[in-house]
Amino acid sequence: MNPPLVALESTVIAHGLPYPQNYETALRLESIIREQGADPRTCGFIGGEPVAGLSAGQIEHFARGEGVVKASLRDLGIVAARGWDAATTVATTMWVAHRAGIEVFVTGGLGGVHRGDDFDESADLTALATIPVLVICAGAKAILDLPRTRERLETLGVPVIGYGCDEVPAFYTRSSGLPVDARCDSPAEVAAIWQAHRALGLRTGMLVTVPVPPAAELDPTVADEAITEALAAASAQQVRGKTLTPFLLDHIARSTGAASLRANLALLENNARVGAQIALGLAR
Ligand code: PSU
Ligand code: MN
Repeated sequence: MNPPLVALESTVIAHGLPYPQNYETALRLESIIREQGADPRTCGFIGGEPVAGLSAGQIEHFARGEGVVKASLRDLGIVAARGWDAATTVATTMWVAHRAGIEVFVTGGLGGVHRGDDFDESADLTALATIPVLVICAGAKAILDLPRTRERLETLGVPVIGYGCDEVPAFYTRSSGLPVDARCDSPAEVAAIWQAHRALGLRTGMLVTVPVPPAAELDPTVADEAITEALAAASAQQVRGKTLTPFLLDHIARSTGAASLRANLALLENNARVGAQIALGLAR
């Protein structure tokens, strides 16, 4: 039997983490997935072509970030026609993965409804509503409006599973006060729900949310302050649109220093391990 495939995104590499930690992390996530017995495929666009399985050299090019755009769903035709290199978000990694026949995708944080601007809603939600891929993440970051994001997922028909938790995790911190739809404590339980979801003919994706490991969790007060400052800076500098998420992430990384980076890396590694185990559970 071939090892089951696990997709990884590239926007977190190109626009979500600093160099060189982004490059080292991307390779480490791939090796964690291999150690579990699955086969990692980091996704992106090279010269306008979708690629499920970037080489180490291509990953390094994305990590350096020069000449690499961020592509969400609306950008794909433009990227293809113009022959660009593009990093894929959660939305477009789901698209590339599904096209390549990959069912399981591991990432860090999900996009959603931005705070203070109900019209800025990530296409990650659109993708979850229309592409049947299982997405393993640490929740949506508290830079977003978490209650609204949670409601949108419900409206769009996207099941939210808590992996070893009863509340949706909030990325840097382990809980948000918002309930999950079902708690699972093993890969087999997740696999059973996903297989039932698909057998019923449902075309939506599914979220498996995994809390950041306790030792790496950010102090909730520190996280809150950093988020408030980042949002104020974005508003003062009138940052909007596709640069907003990278701006906020960068601002938080600077203001909390090593702590948020440590949490980010720890949750990515943990998600890679859990995602690989779920892919193996599905293959059984
Ligand atoms: N959350 C993170 N790190 C990231 C992202 C989200 O903690 O790098 C990236 C993901 O690729 C996600 C994208 O799909 O940001 C959402 O961007 P937007 O809000 O512009 O849709
Ligand atoms: Mn947006």
